[in-house]
Amino acid sequence: MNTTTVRAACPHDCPDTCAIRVTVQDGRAIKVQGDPDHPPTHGALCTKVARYPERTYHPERVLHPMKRSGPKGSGRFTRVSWAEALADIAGRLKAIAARDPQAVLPYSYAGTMGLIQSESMAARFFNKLGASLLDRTICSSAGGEALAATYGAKVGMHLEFYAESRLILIWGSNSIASNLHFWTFAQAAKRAGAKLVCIDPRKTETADKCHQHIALLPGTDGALALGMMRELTVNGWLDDAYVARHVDAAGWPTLRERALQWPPERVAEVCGITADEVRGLARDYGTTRPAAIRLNYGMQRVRGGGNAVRLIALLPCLVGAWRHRAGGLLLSSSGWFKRVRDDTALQRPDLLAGRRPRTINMSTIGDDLLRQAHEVLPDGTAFGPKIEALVVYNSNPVAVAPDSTRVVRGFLREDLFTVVLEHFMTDTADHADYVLPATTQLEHLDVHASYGHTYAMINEAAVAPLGEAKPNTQIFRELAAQMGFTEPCFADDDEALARAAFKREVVDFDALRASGWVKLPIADAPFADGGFPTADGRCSVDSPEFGVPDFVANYESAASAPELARRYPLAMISPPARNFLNSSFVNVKSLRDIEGEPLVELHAADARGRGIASGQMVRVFNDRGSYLCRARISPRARPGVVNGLGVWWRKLGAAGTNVNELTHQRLTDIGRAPSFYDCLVDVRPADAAVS
Ligand SMILES: Nc1nc2c(c(=O)[nH]1)N[C@H]1C(S)=C(S)[C@@H](COP(=O)(O)OP(=O)(O)OC[C@H]3O[C@@H](n4cnc5c(=O)[nH]c(N)nc54)[C@H](O)[C@@H]3O)O[C@H]1N2
Ligand SMILES: Nc1nc2c(c(=O)[nH]1)N[C@H]1C(S)=C(S)[C@@H](COP(=O)(O)OP(=O)(O)OC[C@H]3O[C@@H](n4cnc5c(=O)[nH]c(N)nc54)[C@H](O)[C@@H]3O)O[C@H]1N2
Ligand code: SF4
Ligand SMILES: [Mo]
Repeated sequence: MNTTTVRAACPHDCPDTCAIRVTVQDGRAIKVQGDPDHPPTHGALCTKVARYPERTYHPERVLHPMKRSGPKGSGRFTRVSWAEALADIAGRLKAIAARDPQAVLPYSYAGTMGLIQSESMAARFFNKLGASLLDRTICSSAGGEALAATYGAKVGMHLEFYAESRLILIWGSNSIASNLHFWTFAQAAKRAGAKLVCIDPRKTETADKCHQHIALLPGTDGALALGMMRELTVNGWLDDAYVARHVDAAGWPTLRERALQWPPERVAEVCGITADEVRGLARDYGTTRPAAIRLNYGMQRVRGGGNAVRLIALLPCLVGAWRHRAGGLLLSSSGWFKRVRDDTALQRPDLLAGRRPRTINMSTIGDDLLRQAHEVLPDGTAFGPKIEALVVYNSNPVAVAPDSTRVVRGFLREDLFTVVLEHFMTDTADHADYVLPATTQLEHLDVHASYGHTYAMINEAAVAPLGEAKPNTQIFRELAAQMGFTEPCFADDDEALARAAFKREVVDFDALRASGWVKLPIADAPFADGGFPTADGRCSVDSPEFGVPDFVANYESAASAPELARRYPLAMISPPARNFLNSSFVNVKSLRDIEGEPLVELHAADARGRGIASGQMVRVFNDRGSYLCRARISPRARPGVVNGLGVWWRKLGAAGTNVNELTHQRLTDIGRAPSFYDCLVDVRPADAAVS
């Protein structure tokens, strides 16, 4: 028996980017374990990824190219050879591109976060073709652009130093479920006497373990931050010296005046909490050192998500929290990597050869697939050519994109040519003309950045590709050859790509290979003396693009849309289920068994008035659609807010629906992102008629 251990990295869209050791026995991966030597991972993987071999060797893996043999969306396919599939796909793409290459749209997100298997060869391919560009907004662009508008880049604290904080605000994050390795450091701080406060409409498993839980209404975080600023100001808790030296001197006075309009009673009214909660939170934050905030993307999926992130991101500057390495804020660390990544080398924008293709926002794919050529858009511009071909990889838009009734209608178009690179027959793959089998993380080489820590990582291929699966890179390489693309860059192999991914002076590939990871050189307390990566080194308040931040109410709330709220009085958020990762793992039975079935959590008071008993099937509905699931009357739901845990595969849910049946395509204030958690609904027993 031949047993080896291979160094890998978790590919998933998770801030933790764990280092993994894969045990391989006679060519088969039999076990994955967290690497005990990698500081953020320290030996532990989450429940989901501990099942990675089960997912990889799943009997339903797509292992051969498949061609549609039934009506669109029927999920009926027959096996074809790679040669036939690639020749036919290239022929179709060539014919469309000959009319206008912008009619071809790549659609991809973070099924793998690997720099090589996401946007390297694929980006080269679509750049050379001149296809439409994709605005990748579905997750984090509201908060990400807001953070960059404040600090100049997506930068923040080191994960490890949360262990030394005395106060941690866990804001819009269910860390135990979605950022487990941060939670380990937060627990260390708690054991050393730190206070932990969770700010989240849902009483999550993380809220259960914090000292305090502030259950505000969805989309009201900006008001809470303004209220905190007001208390910090009137009580003399500002670090005046830090503010004077490191905060935008023109913008702050305007914002201070604005904050003074937010006394605790007004904040309490808007946020649906008590004035004492506002006062207490501000006092803790203004008087405890070092104080740290772990902000996560859960709170920016609403209309005002960008403004809210800007307001919260200013708080550590106002109290000088950055002076200490255990103080400050982390939303994303990806900006630290931006300086060392060489995306130009990987993606080769020069292949566009001066063309400037139009950009399609991935969050409005539902509307955009249904648009006619040159249709006039709401902003007065013209749409350009109709989308005639869609190439999907690393994403499952039919399940995860908002307003899925329209997304499905678009994918069902008979005149749309759809190719999906996948591991499984997802809801999206069901709607393809061709499904091409892709390798998993155990079967290909990759390198990784992280958005939750500051280590560059390697993922070695542990086993040979299963069946006829190929890495995304190889599929695009072969497609490029079929298309007649002759540039030498289409011959680069994965190792050549991996060697080019990072700037050699900072992250040397051979060093990465030898040790598994390389920590980026970043000071322990990077902004102790200011020096933010903005033009003038100061934290920005009055941004040239977005002005001075303010509270922006939800599209859909009792205050902002009273007529709508009379018909649909409950706010629905749809945060991730702990044992799934977005829609990944829903088909892994051992994990689906833990989650049970699609459910909506309601507060007892909201259930009572509607005649809903716990465990009963209910319809959650609004004008956009109706979602059938099981009701759970639960203290995890606050009055007026229901929690529809995501993101189930539609076909594995009840009646072929999931939560995105209810969400809409309106975009956030900053970052052009979806507002998934800005959504009014009502709930009824499933058998009752809906009036
Ligand atoms: N297990 C698991 N882990 C994951 C994921 C997953 O699907 N499952 N998803 C991954 C992805 S894609 C991402 S982007 C990251 C980060 O992913 P996030 O989506 O940030 O994940 P959560 O930590 O669950 O944060 C959502 C939390 O925000 C809360 N929330 C909702 N609306 C509001 C609001 O208006 N205000 C406030 N304060 N809170 C609100 C929700 O109740 C929930 O507890 O996590 C990743 N990790
Ligand atoms: N209602 C609601 N909707 C949401 C969210 C929510 O909180 N509520 N969260 C949103 C967020 S934060 C995000 S990030 C998006 C996530 O949306 P997606 O990025 O689409 O994430 P997944 O649903 O995990 O789908 C990823 C797919 O990529 C495939 N894949 C993985 N690795 C590879 C590979 O190497 N090659 C190929 N070809 N395929 C691969 C997987 O099998 C999987 O089917 O969903 C969003 N949708
Ligand atoms: S999903 Fe997150 S916590 Fe789980 S193994 Fe991957 S990086 Fe680690
Ligand atoms: Mo995400």
